[in-house]
Amino acid sequence: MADYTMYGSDMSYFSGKARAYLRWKGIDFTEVQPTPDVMQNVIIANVGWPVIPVLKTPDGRIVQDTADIIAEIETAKPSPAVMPEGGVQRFVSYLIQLFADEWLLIPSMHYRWHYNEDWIFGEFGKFAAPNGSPEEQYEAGKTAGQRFQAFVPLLGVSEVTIPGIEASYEALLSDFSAHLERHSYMFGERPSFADFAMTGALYAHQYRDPYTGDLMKRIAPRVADWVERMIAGEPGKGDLLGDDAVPDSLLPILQRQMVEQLPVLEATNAMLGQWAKDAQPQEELPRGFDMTPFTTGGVSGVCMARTFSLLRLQSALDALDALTPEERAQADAMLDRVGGGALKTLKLEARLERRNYLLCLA
Ligand SMILES: N[C@@H](CCC(=O)N[C@@H](CS)C(=O)NCC(=O)O)C(=O)O
Repeated sequence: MADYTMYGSDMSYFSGKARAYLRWKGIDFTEVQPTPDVMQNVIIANVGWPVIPVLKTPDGRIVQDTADIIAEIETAKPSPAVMPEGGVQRFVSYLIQLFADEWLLIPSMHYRWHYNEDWIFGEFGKFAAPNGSPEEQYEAGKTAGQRFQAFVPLLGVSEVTIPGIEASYEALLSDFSAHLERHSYMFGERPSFADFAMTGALYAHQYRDPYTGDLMKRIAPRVADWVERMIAGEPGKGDLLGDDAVPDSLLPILQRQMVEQLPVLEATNAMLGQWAKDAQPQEELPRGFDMTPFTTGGVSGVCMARTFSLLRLQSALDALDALTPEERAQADAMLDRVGGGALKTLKLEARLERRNYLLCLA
């Protein structure tokens, strides 16, 4: 029997992130699909709400959230370390996680539900009605999938914003392709933390869903090749860049993050401040506050101010605060170059933590 069990699915964004990481790390694990029985008796029974991926450790503990899964494994098996040693590379790794986990959900959910709807209902059906006929699977899959489809408008996807979402995603593919011309992975010649986060954003929806996968292979074959290497768990052929260097070719990606995601994070943080005034100590946060304006690919709309993004932002700000003065000067200069100067002084209105698999005030 394998040491670890990962409850996850090939069509799930965050399962792609965890799976690629576990393979790269050389972890002995089996992946168990979230059938209704598993969902009820393992996931909801332990975590309290329906979510994947979930990791069961050899001593029977249940870990949810990809960042916690990675931290758990890094403690159990420190080598090879997923996180770069250099402080600035670490900070950028957390920024990329914030972007990949929280912002690139927008194009992923748009493409899945706009171009791959029938196919994905069929995929949901394979878990919802494993023994059903194709028609029964489709119907069961539709019921299961509609829960996720309901998130699409909350992410700001609308007829008005779709051209901007697609323009922004295609520009990201182009920027990432240009980076991959020079480096095999985000920070050099082997995968690290940021690559795994980006795998979540670029595998299940954008590579594996048929329409979107064809698009990636056509306009960004180098990115498709990187996805294939990541999901295979390839160790890489060398090391990370020395001198804590952040490749210039990553800067356009960070620049897009600062233009598009940072204003939403600032607005969400302001809403946290208001909400926290009346909250009880350690209270659980709502999943979202109000709808808030956002711009992507030059087009504006409104999206929900999602609270989980602030936890990922907190990790990045903690990494920034932990830098030595020399590293900090390097990080500040980089933030100025990418239009992220506001991050230098940004403080979260309240400290957050996950308790009992829920996002709470610390
Ligand atoms: N932040 C979590 C997100 C996990 C997540 O959102 N998983 C999706 C599938 S890819 C899910 O099950 N969502 C259900 C929900 O959000 O209600 C992580 O990094 O693990």
